[in-house]
This record gives sequence, structure tokens and C-alpha cells, in this order.
Amino acid sequence: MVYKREFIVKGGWGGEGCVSFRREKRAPFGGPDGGDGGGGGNVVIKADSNLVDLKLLSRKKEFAAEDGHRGESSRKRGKRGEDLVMSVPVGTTVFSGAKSGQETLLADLTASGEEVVAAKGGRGGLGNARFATSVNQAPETAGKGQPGGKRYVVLEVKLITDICIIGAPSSGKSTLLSAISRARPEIADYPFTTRQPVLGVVSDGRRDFVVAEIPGLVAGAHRGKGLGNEFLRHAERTRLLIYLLDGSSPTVIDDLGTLDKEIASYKDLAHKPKMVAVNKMDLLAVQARLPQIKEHFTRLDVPVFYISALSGRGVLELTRKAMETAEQAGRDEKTISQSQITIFRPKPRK
Ligand SMILES: Nc1nc2c(ncn2[C@@H]2O[C@H](COP(=O)(O)OP(=O)(O)OP(=O)(O)O)[C@@H](O)[C@H]2O)c(=O)[nH]1
Ligand SMILES: [Mg+2]
Repeated sequence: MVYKREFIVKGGWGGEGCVSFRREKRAPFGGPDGGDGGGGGNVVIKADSNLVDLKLLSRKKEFAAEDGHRGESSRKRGKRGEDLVMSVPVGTTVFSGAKSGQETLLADLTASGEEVVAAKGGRGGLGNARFATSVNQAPETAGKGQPGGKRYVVLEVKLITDICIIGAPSSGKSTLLSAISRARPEIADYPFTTRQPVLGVVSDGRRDFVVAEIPGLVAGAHRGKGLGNEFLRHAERTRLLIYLLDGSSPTVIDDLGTLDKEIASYKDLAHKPKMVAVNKMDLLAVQARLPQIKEHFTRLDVPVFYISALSGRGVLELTRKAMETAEQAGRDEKTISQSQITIFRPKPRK
């Protein structure tokens, strides 16, 4: 799981211009006809919704696009160098900067297919055909290609999701995600089966919502227990948190407190909209304890659902409410961000 990478990107060199003269049977001393060199390729960073981390990018320290090709005779321009396209997850921020940490934001790739040119290819040199003048009708000179741009970039991934399912190991997060989306994470009865976030998509018929399963959180995750809490970075840009509790846990009521403590200790997650789902209601032992569980949970001021991710009971209601809440949270975000925009209009000159 690689969520941060730093490296150098380099645009390709422009190709050299060509020195050439027309030599034909009927025109033995034809004019200069050397074509321009092709431009160097760009290094492009592009968001791909199928990815969740940066491990596809190899461990290289430097990524360079292809150089442009030399110009050719008959004024033929050299082939442009191929772009080097680096695929990254949606939610990758691209910083440009010195190694010292003085970084400036180049792009925040928030939608699949969005891209940014991180390093431009150099221009190709001019062929000698371009240097012909009335005084010098047979120039022997051609331009050299320019070097491509070079930049130090830092990539950081914070996935963009609508809904994050958070819970203790084995609470049923993968089972729930499989029940509501086409995602097929591994499901098993040992803890930490899921070791990196998994994304799925649910739809209410009008729009799609991206749902993420975040690897299991245990008490002390913020101090590095279990898999730690670094995955919560992916909950920073979600609109709704679903706390999934294992109804068969003897400490189900305390489990909620444990989760909430971990969430509260991580940056701004405390203020996110939340929902609670008590899972595994198909088990008789859980049903027997339901009145006791309910008695406690009805006092909470967040919506609580009693579900079985396995049998599907209550899952539809939970999903519906989650999509509704995420959509509302999205609308609220927009009104906040719009109201913060100040528009400066230049005053007309007198
Ligand atoms: N009876 C019952 N078992 C369930 C239910 N949901 C999940 N399980 C079981 O609980 C175990 C753990 O399920 P997972 O979906 O892998 O749980 P998880 O929260 O993704 O676990 P990690 O990825 O390890 O954190 C599996 O054996 C599931 O079959 C449910 O609603 N009822
Ligand atoms: Mg899982």
C-alpha cells in the first residue's frame, strides 16, 4: 500500500532539425528540405478509478517521456515522442516542489480520467529548410532540440468516496460491501482479511456513490495497534461514515465507543455525518440480546440500523439512508464552499 511517492519527471528532448537538400534528377541542386525535429513527449499523470494506491508506479526515482525524433528530408517533421502516462487513483494530489518540502499544488485529480501534464516535452529543432534566406539559399544549419521540462513531484493519495464503512476486524465490512456493490473483497472469519481499502459503487438509479471498506480498526489504532490508523486518511474526503458493529461481539456496546474514540483522534473525522449498523442479526444469539442492545443504542443521536449483511436483512434500508445522507452532505459542502468564495471585481477606471 503506497499512498505517497516522490520522484523526478522529465519531458522528452525535442528531436534535432534535419539538414538536407533536394536531390532529384530534374533538380540536381534543389533547395534545402530538412524537416523539423518532433517535440518531446510529456509526462502525464492521470486518474484511474480502478486504482486505490500508487504501487503500480515502479520504484524508479525518475520518469522520463520519450524524446522527439529527428526531422527528415522532404521537409518531413520528426515523430513526436510518446507521452508517458502514469496512472494514479482518483483522489491523488500532485505537488511540485523542491525536496525540502516547499511544495506547491499542481493538481488535485478528483475524477476518473482527469489528468495533468507534470513535465512538458521540449520543442523540436528547426530543419534547415527554415533557415533559407535570399542571401543564404543553401543553409547548412539546423536547430537543436530543446530539453523537456524537469520537475520534482510528490504524489499523495486520499481517496474520494461518498461513504466509508468502518469497523472492527471481522465485523462484516467486506460482506456488506459485497452485498451492496459489485466489489468482491475477500471474506473470512479471521481478523484483518482486508488489508487495504476496497472500493465499490452503489446506485440509487439517479447517481452513483463510491463506497469504501476501510481495513479494520482496533482500540489503540492511532498508536499503531493492529494495522494502525493510516487508512483513515482515506476517510478524510468521504461524506458519511458507517460504523459497522459485530452484533455477536459480547462487548458490542463498548465497541462503538472504541471506534468513535479512534475516529475522534484522527483529524477532522469527528465532525463527519455518521450512521451505526449492528450486523449479524441473523444469529439467534444476537437476536436474543437485541432488546438489551437496542435499549442502549436508541439513546444515540445518530441513525441506527439492525442488519444482516449475510442474509441481506435491513441492508436496503441502510443503503438508501446512507445514499440520501451522503447526497445531502454533498449539497451542504457545496453551499459552504460557495459562500466562502469572494469575488473581486475591478473598479472601472475614471
Ligand atoms: N452470521 C453472519 N456472519 C457474518 C455476517 N456478516 C459477515 N459475517 C461473517 O463474519 C466474518 C467476517 O466477515 P468479513 O466481511 O470478512 O469482515 P470484515 O469486517 O471485512 O473483516 P476484516 O476485513 O478482516 O476486517 C466472515 O466469516 C463472514 O462470513 C452476517 O451478517 N451474519
Ligand atoms: Mg474485510
